Amino acid sequence: MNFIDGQFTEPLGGKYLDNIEPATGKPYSQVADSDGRDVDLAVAAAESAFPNWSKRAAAERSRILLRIADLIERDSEKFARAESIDTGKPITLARSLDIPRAVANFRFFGTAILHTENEAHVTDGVAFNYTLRQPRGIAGLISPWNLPLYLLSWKIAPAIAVGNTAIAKPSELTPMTAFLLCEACNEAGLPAGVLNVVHGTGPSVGAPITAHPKITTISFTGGTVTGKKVAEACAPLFKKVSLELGGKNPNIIFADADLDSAINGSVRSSFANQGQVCLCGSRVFVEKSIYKNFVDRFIEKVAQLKQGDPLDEKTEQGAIVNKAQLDKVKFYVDLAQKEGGKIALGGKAPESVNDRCREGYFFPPTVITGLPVSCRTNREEIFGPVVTITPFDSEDEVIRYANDVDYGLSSSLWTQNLNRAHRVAEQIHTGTVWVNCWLVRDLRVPFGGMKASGVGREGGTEALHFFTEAKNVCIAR
Ligand code: TXE
Repeated sequence: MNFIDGQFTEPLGGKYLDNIEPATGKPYSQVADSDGRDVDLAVAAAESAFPNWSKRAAAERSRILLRIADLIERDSEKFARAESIDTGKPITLARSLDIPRAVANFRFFGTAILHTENEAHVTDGVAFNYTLRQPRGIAGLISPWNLPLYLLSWKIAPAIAVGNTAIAKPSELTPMTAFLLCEACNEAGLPAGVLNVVHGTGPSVGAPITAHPKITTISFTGGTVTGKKVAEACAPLFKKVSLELGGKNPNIIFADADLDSAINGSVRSSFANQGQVCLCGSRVFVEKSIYKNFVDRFIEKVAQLKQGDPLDEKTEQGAIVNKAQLDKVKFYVDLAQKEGGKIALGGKAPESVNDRCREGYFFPPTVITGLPVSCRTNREEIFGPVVTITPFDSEDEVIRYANDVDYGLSSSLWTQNLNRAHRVAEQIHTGTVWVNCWLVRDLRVPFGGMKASGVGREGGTEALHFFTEAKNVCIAR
């Protein structure tokens, strides 16, 4: 059901899509297959809610956002279970990462708006200037399936915190937690029309959102190909756009690294959420002198990851989100072999992880060695549990390898040498560089990609600025 003007509503066309549980391959609910008419209704609701919401005191908006956070936290087990069933991710991951982060997103932006400062510029003897940052109107927020509530709330929270109203479109593959969020918004007393959620496919709902002249701000996270379409739709209408797209992130291990933590970190960065995180380090580069040792120990550790039913507490590797994504993973594993790669671990779908999941979309963590740096497997985003490992000789060489892709989202370096860390971090073309860690997220830092990984930054002040219009007021002395 859509959520428009504070009400759960049927899509006007009366159509629904099956919502398939990745772990079983079977439909377990239905999701509204909405279209442009539903988007129009949502725009009307968002438009009429805007004048009041945008004029509310920041403290009042803050209280409502904090209430939403409390309610998600109160119901966190329900949210975590829904996220696990909808995406195939292990319930323990939904519990420890996805849902707490959604809570944190609302708390962070719900309090950030209480601490903003306005800039003032004094023009010597002539004028005073100050900057007003005002909400822009209706924001369109489009998110993917890999971290459904985590990423959607990362957009909703700043957009409405600063006084915009919003139309959100979750991925049609993973609509469930967005539905639960709407219930929480009503209970928290969010005024009708401030947040509207329209479910459906990219072409039927996403495209009308990006094309709608009254939706002047678009924040999108998803694949690079879709990102291009979004940019094309928004450009002629001069919309303000933020695009967070794919990655092919390097994970670099120098010989002077603390090997235990480099291996543990690399196992996580390679296979968290079955490798379906845009920040996953899918290209591992290891300095030659420790290459063999690293590969042996890495494989030993990866082989211990427990693949299974996502709802099983012990499962560390769940299901791939859908059949198309599973086929894509298989395609790249075949391609890697054609390109000369050796499957050092995994590479073949398991028979079955248990009875319930006999027809689910599972693929084991897969490690590929022996590939040239410039081959397709090493350049294209797979978005699954597949990593390649490549040796290197020198710092300059590995910087070249790291930058030799169209993407530029994130990177990780493992070294005990601080000077080297600074030197390499400066030269790598990615929006985030982690040193001796991965996925450590401080919500205040700028977050986003370079090159084909996107345009703009989310997080902290960047998000508050993105969702507002800076207006200079100049007063003569
Ligand atoms: O994502 P899409 P898909 C990558 C990953 C994956 C590939 C495709 O490599 O294999 O993208 O995945 C909506 N106008 N990532 O097809 O299509 C869509 O409904 C407006 C990386 O699932 O990009 C969904 O809500 N919106 C990634 C959202 O866009 C449109 C996360 C993202 O879906 C639209 C996911 C259109 N024309 C996939 N077409 C990351 N970097 O986090 C689709 N959508």
